Amino acid sequence: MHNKAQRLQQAKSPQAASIPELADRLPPGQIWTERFPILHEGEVPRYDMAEWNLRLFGEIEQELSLSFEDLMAMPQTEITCDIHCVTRWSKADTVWKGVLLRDLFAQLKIKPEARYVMVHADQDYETNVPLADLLGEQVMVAHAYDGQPLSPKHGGPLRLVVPHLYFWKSAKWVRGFEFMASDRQGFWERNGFHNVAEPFQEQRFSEPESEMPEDEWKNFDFD
Ligand SMILES: Nc1nc2c(c(=O)[nH]1)N[C@H]1C(S)=C(S)[C@@H](COP(=O)(O)O)O[C@H]1N2
Ligand SMILES: [Mo]
Repeated sequence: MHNKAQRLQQAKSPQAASIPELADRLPPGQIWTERFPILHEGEVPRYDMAEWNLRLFGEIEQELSLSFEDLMAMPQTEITCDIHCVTRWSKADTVWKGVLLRDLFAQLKIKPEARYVMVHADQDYETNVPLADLLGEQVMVAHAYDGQPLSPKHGGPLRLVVPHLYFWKSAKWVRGFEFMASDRQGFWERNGFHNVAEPFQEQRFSEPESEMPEDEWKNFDFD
């Protein structure tokens, strides 16, 4: 198991912050914070936006490459949601603006065998999510947070927001969606974290008997 996964699993659960009116919105083992922690592997990428694109590929009839302008020309939606990080912080009522994936994917002819999506992001980050989850009513690619353009450290120019799953599924610096017939594990999913990741089910870690090769985490130089 990746040592970050191991440390978290052994960490003592913090006391739930006492915000009684939000109690039923706090998943087990989480604590509310007003802060917005920054967590990622690698450096914050810098882009030439003339070169930047978002690729939609895999099990679809025709691949698509969108510029940032293409995305801004699509129907824009604002959502307010709670976010939950596997490191136990949760943040209530975060406000995001962008394009719902159900609107984005409506432009595609997705093949019937496509049931999973690999989300590709910089820097070499990937995470897998079932297609049905990405069509959820609040799932979007966001370019603005709290009324401001999304800052590079929080994933700007574009990040995925999947509020109903632990936040590692919400890839920052998202660059592609790969439609797949069968599931494949992303970065953290290969490294000891749960494949599904539902906070209210407390799906933090994969089973000890998971098929992850015991040695795999040693290939990665992350803390
Ligand atoms: N590209 C990329 N996206 C990523 C990550 C990453 O390492 N690289 N980390 C994930 C994790 S583990 C978390 S908790 C959130 C953190 O988002 P934040 O820094 O905006 O709080 O980003 C997720 N998206
Ligand atoms: Mo995380």
